[in-house]
Amino acid sequence: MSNLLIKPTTMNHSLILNRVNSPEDLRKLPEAELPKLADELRQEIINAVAQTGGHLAPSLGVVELTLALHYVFNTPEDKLIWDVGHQAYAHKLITGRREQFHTLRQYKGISGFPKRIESPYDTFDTGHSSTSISAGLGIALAKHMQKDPNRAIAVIGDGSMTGGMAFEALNQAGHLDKNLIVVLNDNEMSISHNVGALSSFLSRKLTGKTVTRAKKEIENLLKSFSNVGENILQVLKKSEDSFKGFFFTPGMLFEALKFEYVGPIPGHNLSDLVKTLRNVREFSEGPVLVHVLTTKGKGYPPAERNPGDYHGLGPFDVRSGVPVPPPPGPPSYTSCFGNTLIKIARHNPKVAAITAAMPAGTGLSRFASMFPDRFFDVGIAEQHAVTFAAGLATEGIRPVVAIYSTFLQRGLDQIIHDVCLPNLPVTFAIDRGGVVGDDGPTHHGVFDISFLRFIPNLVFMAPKDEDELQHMLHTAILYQGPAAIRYPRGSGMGVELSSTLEELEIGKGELLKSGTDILLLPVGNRVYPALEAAAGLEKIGIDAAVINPRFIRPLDSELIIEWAAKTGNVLTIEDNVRRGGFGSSILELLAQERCRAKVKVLGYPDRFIEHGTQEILWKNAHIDPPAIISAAMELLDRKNGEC
Ligand SMILES: Cc1ncc(C[n+]2csc(CCOP(=O)(O)OP(=O)(O)O)c2C)c(N)n1
Repeated sequence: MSNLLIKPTTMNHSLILNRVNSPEDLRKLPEAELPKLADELRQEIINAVAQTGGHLAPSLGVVELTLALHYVFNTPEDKLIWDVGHQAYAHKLITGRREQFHTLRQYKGISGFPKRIESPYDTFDTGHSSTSISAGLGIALAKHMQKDPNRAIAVIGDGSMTGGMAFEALNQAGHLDKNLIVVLNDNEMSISHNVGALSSFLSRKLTGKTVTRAKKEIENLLKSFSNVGENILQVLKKSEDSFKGFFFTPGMLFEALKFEYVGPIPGHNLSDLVKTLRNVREFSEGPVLVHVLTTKGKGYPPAERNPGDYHGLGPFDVRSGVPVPPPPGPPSYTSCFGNTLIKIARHNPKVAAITAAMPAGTGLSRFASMFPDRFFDVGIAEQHAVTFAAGLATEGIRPVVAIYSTFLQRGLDQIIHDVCLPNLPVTFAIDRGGVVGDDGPTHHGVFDISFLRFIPNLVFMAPKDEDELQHMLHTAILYQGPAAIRYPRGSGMGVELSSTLEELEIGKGELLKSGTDILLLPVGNRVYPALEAAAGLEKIGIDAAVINPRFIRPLDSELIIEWAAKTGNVLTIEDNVRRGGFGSSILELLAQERCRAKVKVLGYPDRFIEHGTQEILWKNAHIDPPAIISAAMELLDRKNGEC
């Protein structure tokens, strides 16, 4: 266990938080104590995340909102659904997980996201965005069908509201007209600044002073139109709602979808929040949207100043806010991808880059500032990103869609139907292929080999190191059809980057080491561990051949069959699930070619993989060098130490 798991022992007995072990305790507090409790929660979150790393700014932004929701609603009977769930730290702290909070995102510790198995207050498992309204509507309908009067409340950020699913759900909710509360947590930020027409629409806010000023101006204007104006004014004055409706307000959008719109409400004012939510709880019927304005990173100056950088971060120094420098290491695959794309785009004006709300995470920030006309942040809209790229490709543009493996799951049909079926030259840069570490099962990219390798027309590559990534990107962009490259989270191998980009022959692997006893067939980031294992095996008298397949599809069948036949034993290794993965494709190939080699497939088993560092998870899955050695010995029926 890491020493991060050692819990701080000093307890301040004057803390209100010490008296709040559940929302029930919270509801016993006088309302006047809530602001102090909010301060204490902020401190607790900052101190813990400084040790563990995590989603700091989103969680700091919703401390008051979290308290108000649990204070007003009867959780867990009333169901609270957090979109993405990265903002739920205050929720975790007041729902009985304060004792474990220091284990946040640590191996065997509590998850960074809501989890039904962790707490009855975690109504719905989340991690991917824009699901909360759909889930909330399902819950609301189930309650309606079973005559349960309790409420469903979905809390969704303005960034997550850019996801198509959110609108699909709003559309159905408006039509069904059943009780559902949607709280829009509007901080004008996604991870980076929020983008799109919705975002600018939402920021036309008629808050406090603006409303009053606008009201005065309109009153004066209408008064100048004698009787007619006076009459209109009387009608408008009858209700604040109609007055606001007279303007162009964010509410119009939701009202058009048949939601009652309440807001905008200042999201750090507990008495406003409590009052409004109480009214909503008591008087609203049908779908209602409560628009709450918050500040991302609220209460921690470094995070407020720079909410993008403090969205999610590793450990940091609380006083200065400065992140603890990561151990020195080679540049990441992500940055190599970003730099190479810039290199290519300089010479090829047709190249465009697309991200779904992750410009920094996918390494595209510099590209965005260098080529603003060829960079598109589509919002959290992976499906749209893929088909948008397909459209660009039909007109001769060479789009490169950079999406994390886990989020590309959203775009599978679009890849099949809109890109691969018409054989369009779209490149997919699939970052975070393999386990990602602390974010856990919602974010591990361990399925992409399985869900992409069967798609006709798709060329699918995985580099062994960052230099090969460069050549693969170059190859993909030159290729006259769809191509995908999956690469892992984290540092490259520290190899030298060749200055010229090489076009690789499609479907050609490379023999890295010849050998007579066994063929090691690792894919992507498992190539170097396999080479290390081969060196270890050599020490105990086992002569292993190693092939870097480079292409998951099409496979270099000839090379693989040749060495499988020569050695008679094949060990495949992948940072992906075993089912339907790279090893499966080798089994299919060997069966098809009637090659009688003995085969063992290493990769993740048929279950979801927990959170923990990549190293721990690789070790657990037996895909690190010592485990590869053991597996090879087992395949060859050699016992440990036996030559
Ligand atoms: C489908 C999907 N794509 C991308 C992400 C990565 N992601 C996590 S949070 C986030 C921004 C969410 O913005 P918002 O909902 O406004 O919440 P905030 O962080 O601003 O509080 C993104 C893009 C994700 N979780 N799910």
